[in-house]
Amino acid sequence: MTNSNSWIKPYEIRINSSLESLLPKDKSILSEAIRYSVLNGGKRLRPLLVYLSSELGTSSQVAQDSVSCAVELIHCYSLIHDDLPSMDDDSLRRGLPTCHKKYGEAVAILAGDAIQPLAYNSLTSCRDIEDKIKVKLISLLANACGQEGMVRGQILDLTNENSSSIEELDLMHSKKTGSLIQACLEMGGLLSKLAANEIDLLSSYGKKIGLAFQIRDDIIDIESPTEISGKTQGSDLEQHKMTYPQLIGMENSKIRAKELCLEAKEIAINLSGNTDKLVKLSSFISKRNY
Ligand code: GRG
Repeated sequence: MTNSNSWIKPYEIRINSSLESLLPKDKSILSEAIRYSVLNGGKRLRPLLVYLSSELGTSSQVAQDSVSCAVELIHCYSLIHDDLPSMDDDSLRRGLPTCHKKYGEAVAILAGDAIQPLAYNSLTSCRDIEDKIKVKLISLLANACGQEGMVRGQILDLTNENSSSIEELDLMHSKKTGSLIQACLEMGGLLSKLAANEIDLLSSYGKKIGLAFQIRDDIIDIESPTEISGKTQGSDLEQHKMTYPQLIGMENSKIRAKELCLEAKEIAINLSGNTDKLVKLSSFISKRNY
């Protein structure tokens, strides 16, 4: 599933070619599985957030590409593991068989395990980022995906603990989906040396769109046919997952996603520099159906 928005396309081309240059090219099954899982489409939302936030300040394109690759690689790794039989047990991802369906479970686990260090290498090996900034970027990324970030959200999701109220569902998704999205915006701001208050605003923008993105994800699971979403339609329901439409109803879910995106737009307007694309992105998220 790729983007149809024309202004996003150049960023998509840029991230895809940067990712390609980082991936192993040998013919082993592991390398094949890594390439399959990273280069199989995807909206590339997280790198886009790095590009848009870093463009508000000053940094080289090479540095922006390195940070963008790092966040997308972590995301791809999380998707492989999320789809495993011991987790969500999904058979379709980005319109194609999931990594474990194509290569078997052991190879899929190892492909994920190998993609994570590639993400950190993308940061450490970049000569265009000062060491001091690199350490902060690594720390932000590690915190976003560790036991207080994505992994925490995943365990809450798997055990279905604490998600019978809207606050609890919000907490789970703010960790599972939101923490990486927020980190992308903060990392872009940090890379381009934005002032602390600007990075805080980016982070708040990220919190809003992260939650809206997830609410739309729950809506998509119900309303979007597999050919459009690239994922098995109705899989949340099948897995008895608590979702926003289930908790607050479909119409209220749509309204909430829209409201969150409007709030994000207001935040973007208050940032310095040209924030037109961050504004456009919030409106894309409020309506997305893939
Ligand atoms: C690997 C750090 C790490 C943690 C392991 C598996 C796991 C713990 C966490 C799962 C995190 C996860 C899969 C969150 C789902 C977030 C989400 C809405 C994914 C779909 O994102 P899209 O729609 O996907 O941006 P594309 O395919 O477009 O990239």
